[in-house]
Amino acid sequence: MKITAESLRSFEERVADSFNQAKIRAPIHLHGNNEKQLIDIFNSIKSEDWIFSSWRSHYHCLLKGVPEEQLYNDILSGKSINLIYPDYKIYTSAIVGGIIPIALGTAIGLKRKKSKEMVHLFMGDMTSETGIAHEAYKYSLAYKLPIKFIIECNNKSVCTDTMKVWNIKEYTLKGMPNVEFYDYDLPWPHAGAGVRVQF
Ligand SMILES: Cc1ncc(C[n+]2csc(CCOP(=O)(O)OP(=O)(O)O)c2C)c(N)n1
Ligand SMILES: [Mg+2]
Repeated sequence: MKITAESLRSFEERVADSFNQAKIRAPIHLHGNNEKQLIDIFNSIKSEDWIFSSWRSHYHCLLKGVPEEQLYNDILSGKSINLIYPDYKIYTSAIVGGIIPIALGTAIGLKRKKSKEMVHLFMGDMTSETGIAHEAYKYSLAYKLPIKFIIECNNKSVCTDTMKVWNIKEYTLKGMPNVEFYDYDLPWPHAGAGVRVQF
């Protein structure tokens, strides 16, 4: 089935409703207002490519081909923050920066095998300013690894202004080779869906 901005949005709304009705007994992190950007990005990602992402990955999973009901049931069972689908080559971690060395290692392996496959590594703005992101980026350029860094910028780390934390006027990796950067205005809270749910 073709994925559209509307189908992505209605998936997140369904998850949000389930969370607010206390049907999901674990954290969720929703995406929104970035549907068009992600659909464009995934248009140039091949099914044999590898995706690495974070706690906020429902859209990435859908766009990489994970069936909607399978994803929804996994979220319902509490796996929203660490969704892993080897069959669809998408791996995520809820640890800030945790997935980066795994993505980098995969890119090293692909290069050694002379594979045509690519790694697409998604991260938030704060994650992109961490030391591990910068080391991995430096290494990937120096060794010409098949990895692209995609920075999804909502200008926030939980409730904190990322630029203010680092006292910077521009994001460090923005505009650099092998980096795709997009801004979006997250319409949801950092986590959850707006209702305080008591498990
Ligand atoms: C090592 C570690 N430290 C702290 C946290 C708590 N934490 C979860 S998401 C997050 C903010 C990350 O911000 P950003 O990379 O911009 O991603 P966003 O949530 O905005 O998409 C933090 C601090 C964590 N998950 N892992
Ligand atoms: Mg952010």
